[in-house]
Amino acid sequence: MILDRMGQLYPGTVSEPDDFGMAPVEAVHDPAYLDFLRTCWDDWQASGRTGDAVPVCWPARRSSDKAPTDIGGKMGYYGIAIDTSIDQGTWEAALSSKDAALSALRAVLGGERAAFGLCRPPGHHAARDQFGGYCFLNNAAIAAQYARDQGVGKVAIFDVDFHHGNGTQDIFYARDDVLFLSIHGDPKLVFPYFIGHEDEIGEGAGVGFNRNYVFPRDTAYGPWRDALVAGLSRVRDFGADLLIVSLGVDTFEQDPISFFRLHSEDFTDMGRVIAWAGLPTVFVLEGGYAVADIGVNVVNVLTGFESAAEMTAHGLDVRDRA
Ligand code: 5XA
Ligand code: ZN
Repeated sequence: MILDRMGQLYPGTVSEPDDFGMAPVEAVHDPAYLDFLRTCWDDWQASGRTGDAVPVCWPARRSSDKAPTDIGGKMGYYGIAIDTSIDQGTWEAALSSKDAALSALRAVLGGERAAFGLCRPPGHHAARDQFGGYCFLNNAAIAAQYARDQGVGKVAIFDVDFHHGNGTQDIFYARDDVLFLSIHGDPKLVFPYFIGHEDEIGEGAGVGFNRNYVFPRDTAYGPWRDALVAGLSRVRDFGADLLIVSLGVDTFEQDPISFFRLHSEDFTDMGRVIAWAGLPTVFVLEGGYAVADIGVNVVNVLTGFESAAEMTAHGLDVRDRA
């Protein structure tokens, strides 16, 4: 359920997610990683450790690539940051989150112009075999791969969260059937720190199908919007059949862990611009920590998208700011 600041329900159809089982997850994530996630909490407890399971030691530069067998070592092998803990309900929560993304996708494949998966935990930092940044399973990537497996030709994933979508980039880095674009804070300054630079353009068949737009501290909506328009032009040139938006609202000016300067009304315009791509669109929720404003900003994106779908139907070009 999505409520705005006045407690009003977002005026779309709201439904519980369906259970899609494990196959869509196994199509994206490493089997040993999934075993680790499923058994981590039990293994952590059985080892006599107390509190939530957290990584504290990592394979740093010049480490071997041999995987540890002890749960303490496994935490650092699979986890990219100490910010993300695992406890009793983590695995079930991650599974229900990917079901929210897949249910939104199912609505769109069934003919809806757009749907929003209210995913918690988020997913875009989860790589094929890594968790972190509060992410365990990559909801956007699972939806994209599922769409491909259902016969959708080309999928574009546009990550508009404040942080780089390192996990999504990792999963599709060598592929030319899934285009990944991300607008984010400079990783020299902010998480995930070691990935997300503009010279990361893909590898092998994927060269040219990965695009990072990197911005400094205090970036306002103007330049951010220009990157969105440029990225959506790339999406159209690519010939995408489906757009998945990793929708983080931690670009908000009052977000406590980020440093962009978007205002609530900018999110409405963002939704309008995204609709200009003219594609069936699945939104999945990523980050956002200004708790009182998350609902407002998410609803603004969705209502902006809806209003622009009407505008474009009347031949108006929403790239020009209202
Ligand atoms: O999009 N990712 C996030 O919002 C999580 C960032 C975690 C930083 N420790
Ligand atoms: Zn974020």
